Amino acid sequence: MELIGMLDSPYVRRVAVTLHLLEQPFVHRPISVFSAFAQFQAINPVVKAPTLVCDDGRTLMDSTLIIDHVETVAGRSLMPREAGQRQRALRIVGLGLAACEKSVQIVYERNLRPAEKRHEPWMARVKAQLAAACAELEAELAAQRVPADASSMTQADVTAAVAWRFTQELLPGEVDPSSHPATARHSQAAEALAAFLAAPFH
Ligand SMILES: N[C@@H](CCC(=O)N[C@@H](CS)C(=O)NCC(=O)O)C(=O)O
Repeated sequence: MELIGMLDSPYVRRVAVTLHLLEQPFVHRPISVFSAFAQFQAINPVVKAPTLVCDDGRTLMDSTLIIDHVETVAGRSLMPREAGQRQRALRIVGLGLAACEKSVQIVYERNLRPAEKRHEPWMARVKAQLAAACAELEAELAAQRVPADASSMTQADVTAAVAWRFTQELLPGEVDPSSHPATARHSQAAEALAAFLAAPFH
């Protein structure tokens, strides 16, 4: 399997961390959807990161769908099976992905749209949605112990940690760590794990 995309993408990173946690061998090709558009396009004409090139050459995209495939190949999943735990994990994954999406929208507005074409009410709406996602995430994580080791990591833990790091790195000052102590602590613990160190944010 080949994972295509940069690790400064939270979507690429959650797939990479998942692959490490599930001990699935893969080659990482850090190709940018922006600076290496044509190279990416030659692999996946849709130019979406992450892209997974499967062993049979078929390409998959969208982190959640790629993780579905990886877990099928691995024969195990980072999602809890028990209904209550799974529901909670699904909620945390959804909040983490929403935080990523809103952060990405802010970054694209700032970096890609010319200043004179920016629409401030849209920016304000997206920032409020990011703040809401992070507040909800904090409430969930405050009630959950921080996983002490890789064997107890769920997809909720992975996605929450990846989302927090991404938002802090790309939008410093936007979401205050002192107001989100459980999420910041969770991120710090996760980032120390081998699976995260093997897929460093950069
Ligand atoms: N829902 C998708 C989002 C992936 C996504 O938007 N990736 C960004 C990079 S962070 C991308 O491909 N951007 C290029 C584009 O959308 O044109 C996932 O979970 O993989």
